[in-house]
Amino acid sequence: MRKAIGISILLLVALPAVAQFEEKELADRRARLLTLVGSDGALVMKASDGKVRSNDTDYRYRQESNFLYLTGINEPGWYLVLAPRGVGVGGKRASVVALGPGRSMAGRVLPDGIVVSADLIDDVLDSLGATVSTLYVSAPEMQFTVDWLNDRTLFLDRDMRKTFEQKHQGVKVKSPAKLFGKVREVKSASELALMEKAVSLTAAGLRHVLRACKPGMYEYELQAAIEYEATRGGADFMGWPCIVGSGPNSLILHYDDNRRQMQAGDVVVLDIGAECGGYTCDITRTYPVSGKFTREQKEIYSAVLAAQDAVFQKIKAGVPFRELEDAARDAIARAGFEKYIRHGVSHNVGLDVHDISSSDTLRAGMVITVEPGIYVPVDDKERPAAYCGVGVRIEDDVLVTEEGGKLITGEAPRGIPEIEKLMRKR
Ligand SMILES: [Mn+2]
Repeated sequence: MRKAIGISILLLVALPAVAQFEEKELADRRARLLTLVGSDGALVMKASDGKVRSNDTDYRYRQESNFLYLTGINEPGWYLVLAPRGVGVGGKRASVVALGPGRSMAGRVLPDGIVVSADLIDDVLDSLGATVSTLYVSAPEMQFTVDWLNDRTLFLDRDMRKTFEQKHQGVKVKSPAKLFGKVREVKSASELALMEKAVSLTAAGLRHVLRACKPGMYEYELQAAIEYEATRGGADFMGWPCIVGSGPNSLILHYDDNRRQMQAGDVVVLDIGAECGGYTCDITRTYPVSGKFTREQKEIYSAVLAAQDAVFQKIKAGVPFRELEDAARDAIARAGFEKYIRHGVSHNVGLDVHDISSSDTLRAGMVITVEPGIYVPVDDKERPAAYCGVGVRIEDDVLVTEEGGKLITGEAPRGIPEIEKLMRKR
């Protein structure tokens, strides 16, 4: 059946505990960035500082994705400098310089560069300011904030950029987002292995939900089942707060309160992804709370499935993302639900659930989502009541190849007969 639509299922086997990326792979990533930065430029990056949750309690630390991608270092206090022509620091000269806090730089070595104290960052920046014409700056806290007391927006990045450019005449400070998009959008075998582990744990959570879900339960009980399987399997985080929306909450795209008591006759939308070694997957399933879809729910669900299949058939290196959007819209329109589309059908996924990309066209090695949805409002005037208040989204992740797409989330059943069969076993 899946063969017929050009998708083969990647057989997933249990993976060993998450391995660190090999130094060679990290060095290769830095080499690719060095090329993109260009010989008269340099890239300087700062690790995430971590985030306060409340008072003196922090969120668990998670490195900024670009920094993690190039260093594999999951701690604050670090800087990374890539300078194709080299930069002098502490009497040495290198193209790749990692600057670390005293407590954790001891014993660290780079195959392609040097490790020095973070205390030297100002010297490095002065030296770069005097020698390069383009400085790419990537810093996680570099956006804007609102000064609500004086009602003005403070653009930190613009301010940082201007100040540095004034101090170092002839230097242009730029964002490296496009450069990172180019390298991060294509996944390596070891990145795919982490994503496949994330898929396995997420699928285990969904199977747990199929066994457990019944009317009268609260949405957060399904959230707990998902997080239980992910955590138990070694996931570091969920890629984002679990979305478990039943009944009217199935219509709220980013609903994550998960407080409602589920009723017979509801559908429940679960949009979830475990995160392993920094990599997440993005899976959505819509289940009938009572174990059986109503006739109207089946009609909506089948239209979403057909749209997904139509998109799967299109996937292949070289195809513009726009064609995937068109294929989904056409399929949903044919079923008479075009009015109820509320979001795009695809995005890249990887270190971030909405992963960075610089292409309008599919490239071999990309992992993309396919996530059509139909959302009939509670008070819709055109449809009989049985259609109203029903949101259905089905989302899978696909590896793009030269020949087509490879479904990597096939472990989580999406067909109506399979779902109802698994729910009957409760
Ligand atoms: Mn998504």
